[in-house]
Amino acid sequence: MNGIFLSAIISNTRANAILRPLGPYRIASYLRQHGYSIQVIDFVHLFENDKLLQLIKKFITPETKFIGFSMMINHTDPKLKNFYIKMVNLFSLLRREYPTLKFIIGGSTGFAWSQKFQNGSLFDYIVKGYGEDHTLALFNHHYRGTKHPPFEIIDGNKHLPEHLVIEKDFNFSQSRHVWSKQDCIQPGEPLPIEFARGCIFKCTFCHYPHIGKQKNDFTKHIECVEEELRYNYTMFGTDTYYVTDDTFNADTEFVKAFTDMSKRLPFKLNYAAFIRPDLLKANPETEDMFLENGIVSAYFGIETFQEDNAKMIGKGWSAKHGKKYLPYLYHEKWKRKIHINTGMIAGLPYETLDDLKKVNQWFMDNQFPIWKWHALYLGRTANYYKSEFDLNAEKYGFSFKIFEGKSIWVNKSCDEITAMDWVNELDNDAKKYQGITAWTTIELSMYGLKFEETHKLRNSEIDWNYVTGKSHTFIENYYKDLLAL
Ligand code: B12
Ligand code: SF4
Repeated sequence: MNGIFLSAIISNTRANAILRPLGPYRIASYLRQHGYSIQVIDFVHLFENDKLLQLIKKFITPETKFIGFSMMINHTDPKLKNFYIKMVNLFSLLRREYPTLKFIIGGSTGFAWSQKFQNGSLFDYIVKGYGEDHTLALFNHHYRGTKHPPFEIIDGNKHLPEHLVIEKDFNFSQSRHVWSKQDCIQPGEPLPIEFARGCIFKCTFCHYPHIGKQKNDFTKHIECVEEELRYNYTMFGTDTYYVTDDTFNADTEFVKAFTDMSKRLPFKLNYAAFIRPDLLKANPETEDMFLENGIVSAYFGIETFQEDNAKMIGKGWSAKHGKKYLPYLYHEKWKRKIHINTGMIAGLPYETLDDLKKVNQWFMDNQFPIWKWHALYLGRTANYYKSEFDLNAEKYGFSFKIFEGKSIWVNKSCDEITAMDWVNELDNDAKKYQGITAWTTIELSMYGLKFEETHKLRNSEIDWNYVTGKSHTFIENYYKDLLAL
C-alpha cells in the first residue's frame, strides 16, 4: 500500500455507533484515481489496540510512505480522552517503529492537534480544509519526485492549508466518488455522500470556513450523482445515505433535479440531510418534493427562537417564523412521514436556563420527535476555522476568563462551563420524550429496524441490546474482511 488512512466518527451518545466519515474515503478515492494504492482502516475507536496494530501492519509494505489520520472530533472533549490517548500512543509507537514513513493528519479538526504536538513530534504534515489537491501533490512529491507543495510552518509543524495556491486538479462538480472493494462495505450498509461543498449562509457562530458561497458553486452534476447512487446499489446493495452537505436545499433547481433523478433509480432511495426550513418556506414547491425524493429524516439548525439571539447569530427567521412553521410542516404538510431533528444552542446571551426549559417544553407540547442541545462553542486558541464570534467576541458581548487553566467564554447570562451544564440538564429533562437522531435512524436501518417504526419510538423503547449486538457483528465482519484482503 502507498498510504494507510485511519479514521473514526465517535458519537457522543453511543460508544458503538457505526458511522463512516466521508473525508478520508474521498481522499482515498481521489488518490486511487491517480494510481496510488490506499487502504482506509475505519472505526479505529472500536478495535482493541492489538487488533488495530495487526491491521495496520498487514497493510504496511515496502512501498508504503504515508500513514494518515482523519479527525472530525473535538479532541479536548473530556468524554473522548481515552480515544485521544489511544491514538497518541498508537502514532508514537508507529513513528518509532517506522521512522521513514510520513505521518499526515487531515479532517475538519485535524489542525487542532498541531498546538499539542509541536515540531513534527507526531505528524509530519497537517492538511487543513478540503485536501484533494494538497494530498495528491504530497504523494506526487514523495513518489514521483515533483515539486514539494507549498506549506506554512505553524507550531513547528508543516501545515498545508487550502489557501496556499497549488496546481488545481480536483474538480468537485464533476468528481466521482468511488467506494472500493478495499473499503469493505458491508452488504446494504448506509454510506455518507456529498452533493455540494460550501454554504450560502454566514452564521456568526459557524466554524466552517466555506460559508457565504454563491448558490451554484461547487454543486455536483446530477449525472455524477445518479451514476454514484446506481454504482453503490449494484456493488454493495446500498440504498440509504447520510448526506453531508451543509444545506441540501440551498438550490431549488438542484432539489428539483434530484427529485426527478430519484424517481429514475431502480430502487427506493432513503436519506437524511441538513435542510434549511427558511428555504423550504420560501420555496413551498420543495416541501412536496421532499415527500417524494427519499428523505426520511431532516436535520434543522434552528438554534434559538429568541429574537435578539436569532438576529445575533444570523438566523432571524428562526425567531420570526420557527414556532409557527415547524409544527405546520411536521404535522400538517409532512404528516409525520419525515422525521424532524432540530439543533438548538445553549449559551447565547439573551436566554437563561429558565427560558431554555420553556423551549424544551414547547418541543414536548408540539410532539416533535427529537431536538438536541449544543453548548455554544467560541474560542480564541484554534489557529484555523475561526467563526465571526471567535474573531469579534467582544462586539457580541463575550469576554474570556480562565477556568482550571483553560480560557473559557463568558456573556451576560452564563459562561462556557455553565452552558455545558445546562445542556446536560436540558437533555436529561427532554430524554424521556425524545426519539433518536436523524443519523441514528439511518444507522439502525442497516440492522433491520424500519424507518416507519424507529420514527415513532422513543429512545427508551429501542432495544439497544439488539443494536449493540448488531454493531459488534458489523465490526467483526469488517475486521474479517480487512484481514481477507
Ligand atoms: C456531516 C457532518 C457530521 C455528521 C457526519 C456523518 C457522516 N457519516 O459522515 C455527524 C452528524 C455525525 C457529525 C458529527 C459531529 N460534527 Co460534524 N459536520 C458534518 C459536516 C456538515 C460535513 C462533514 C463532511 O463529511 N464533509 C465532506 C467531507 C468530504 O469533507 P471533510 O470531512 O472536511 O474531508 C475533507 C478534508 O477535511 C480532508 N480530510 C479529511 N480526512 C482526511 C484524512 C487525511 C489523511 C487527509 C490528508 C485529508 C483528510 O480531505 C477531505 C476531502 O477534501 C461538517 C461541516 C463541513 N461542511 O465540513 C460538520 C463539522 C465538521 N462538524 C462539526 C462538529 C462540531 C461536529 C460534532 C463535534 C458535533 C457534536 N457536538 O456532536 C460531531 C463530532 C463527530 C465525531 N465525534 O467525530 C464542525 C467542526 C467544527 C470545527 N472545525 O471546529 C463542522 C465543521 C460543522 C460546523 N459548521 O461547525 N458531523
Ligand atoms: S451554521 Fe450551517 S447554515 Fe450557518 S453558515 Fe454554518 S454551515 Fe451554513
